[in-house]
Amino acid sequence: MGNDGIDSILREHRLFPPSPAFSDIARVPSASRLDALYSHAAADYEGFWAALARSELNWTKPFSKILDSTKAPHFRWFYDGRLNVSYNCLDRHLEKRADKPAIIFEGEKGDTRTLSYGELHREVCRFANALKAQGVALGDRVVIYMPMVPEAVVAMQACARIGAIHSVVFGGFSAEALKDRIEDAGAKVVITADGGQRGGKIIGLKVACDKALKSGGKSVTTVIVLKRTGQHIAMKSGRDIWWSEAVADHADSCDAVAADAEHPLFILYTSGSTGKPKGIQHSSAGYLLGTIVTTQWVFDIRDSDVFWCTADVGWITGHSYVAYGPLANGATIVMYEGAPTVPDAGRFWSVCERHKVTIFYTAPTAIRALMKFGDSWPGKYDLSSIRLLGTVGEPINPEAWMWYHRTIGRERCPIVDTWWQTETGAIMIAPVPGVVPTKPGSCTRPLPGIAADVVNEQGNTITKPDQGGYLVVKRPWPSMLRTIWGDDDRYVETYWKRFGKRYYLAGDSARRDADGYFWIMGRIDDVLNVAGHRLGTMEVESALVAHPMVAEAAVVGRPDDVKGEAIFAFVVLRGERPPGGVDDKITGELRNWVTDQIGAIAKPSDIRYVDNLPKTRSGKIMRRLLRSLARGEQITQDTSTLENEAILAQLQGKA
Ligand code: 7RM
Repeated sequence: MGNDGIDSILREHRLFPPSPAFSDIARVPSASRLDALYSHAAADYEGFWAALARSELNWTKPFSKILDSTKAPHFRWFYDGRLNVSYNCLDRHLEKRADKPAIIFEGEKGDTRTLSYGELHREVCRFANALKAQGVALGDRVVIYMPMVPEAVVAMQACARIGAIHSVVFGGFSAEALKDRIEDAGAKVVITADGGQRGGKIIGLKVACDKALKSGGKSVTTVIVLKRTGQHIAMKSGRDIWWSEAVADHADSCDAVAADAEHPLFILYTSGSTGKPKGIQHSSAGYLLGTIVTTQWVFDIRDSDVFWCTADVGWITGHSYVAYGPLANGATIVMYEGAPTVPDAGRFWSVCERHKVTIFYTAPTAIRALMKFGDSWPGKYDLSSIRLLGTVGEPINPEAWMWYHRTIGRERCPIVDTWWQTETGAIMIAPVPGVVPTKPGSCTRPLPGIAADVVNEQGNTITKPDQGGYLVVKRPWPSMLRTIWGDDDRYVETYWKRFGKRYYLAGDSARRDADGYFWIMGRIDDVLNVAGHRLGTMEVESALVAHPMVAEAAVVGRPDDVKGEAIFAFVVLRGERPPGGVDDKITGELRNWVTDQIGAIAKPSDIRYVDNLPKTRSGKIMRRLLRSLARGEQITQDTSTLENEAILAQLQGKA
């Protein structure tokens, strides 16, 4: 390649080894200890995971079988064992940690609440009893559409306690998106709140829920409503019940139902390359094991830690590193409901100072957004309690990494850049912080027991450094997804077909440098990453064409300083094309429309109106061309195959 020289100038060469002060007391304190884990996994893959499953989980019926690959790519782990996930997160800590804070909560307005393990256990039991009283049983689906309050975790844990399958829907999703998810999951119960608090505004969760259930969601018999904001909402008699009434009169103890290791713990919808989100189905034992060991290896969790993962429970990160992993380890977590900039850009740092956060885990988009406000905000706060920083959701640019390192970590804290997905359940590629030197922008190396690799079109390992290829995982791992809810064919097709059902295809491209460090390059499919949130271009396109004025739409990402990617839509209207391809009124309407259809996160930043979309002779939309156009780049692609070359000027915004 002709631009190799330029490429390597841009490569990142800085290396940040952990300080002895960090390594000395780390869970994995030395290269030899980490190597021992790798060697064990290499020598006896199943034995490695089985030993962890025995030491880290409490089983009601111990397993004797480890991995079943006979129906690959449908794998089963520890499949003759039985356990309860909620027992493993709560009950087993009660003897030693009943009074230890499990959740330190802070609302946007400054209200705080702490729940000890004993209190959390009682709340979960009471709510589990309430769910049973509403007819919820093993295997039933429960949709949780809640703000970031402790009750969201209580609801998830209560489902786990009785073997109900939860499906958390992010509170930022619209009524329409909520309805689709309720219907796909066939949920019996929806748990919501009157509203949530964010950016000084109230998010009308119950209103959205009512709207969703008005037009569909016929499987729902009960809606349980938490009073959070106190604004007036309608309660439909016979269907809606307040949380406080639902739990009244119920005991604060409730048997933890032993379920099969493979019993689905939850479904979580995520975007793919079609218009329809995928219901990623996770298991009980394997999933929990993945979250437990990664919380130990990557976050180096210890009893004295205060762990703050800023992700909403509506995303996988909020499942694995808010609701499950840290609790299963008996750690104290922080939950914050609200925006990072209320009342000012110092809020996150103020929360860290006041609650003495020791491990802080957030997304690059949040780091970039807060970095823009300057160093003075973090400078106002005592951040000396922090000992470890983490990032997730998208590649972090070296500039943001260095700011995080200097300004938040005060050059003292390792940064763990964690690559993983909704589908992988737990962190897959990340530094083990007491051992692995970090490089800004690299998630470093796969964790022990994770057979991640970079391969070429033929599925062969790319050994030459810095050559991009497909990121794959060559062996099943315990916390992997089990299927796509209600669409098993799509599971096989999306993740396994590409390499003959041998390798899991992550959908990311990556390269490995000469030190074996992984660098994630981006998606290979039509999935966008907007502010760390996964969105399919097709989802946004389907939403746009559902509007009566829109004939056709093509959506691409363009780089954005803060959000990583912003959404750029090329739209063909049914009527006349607006002069110059711009119409603020229609654009305003379409942006609101997309917000209604999916949620504000999917709102296009730019809409350009054209007479035709650029298509090849075979009728395929030329997305690569559109991506260049959205970036305002010079067109280097061959446009001679364009059906209508005359529209180039329109696409460029020049006509
Ligand atoms: C945890 C989560 C998954 C996609 C994934 C990547 C991107 C996530 C990183 C990253 C570079 C990272 N789940 N991604 N983490 N890219 N470095 N550390 O985000 O299902 O919502 O998204 O996010 O493209 O495939 S997710």
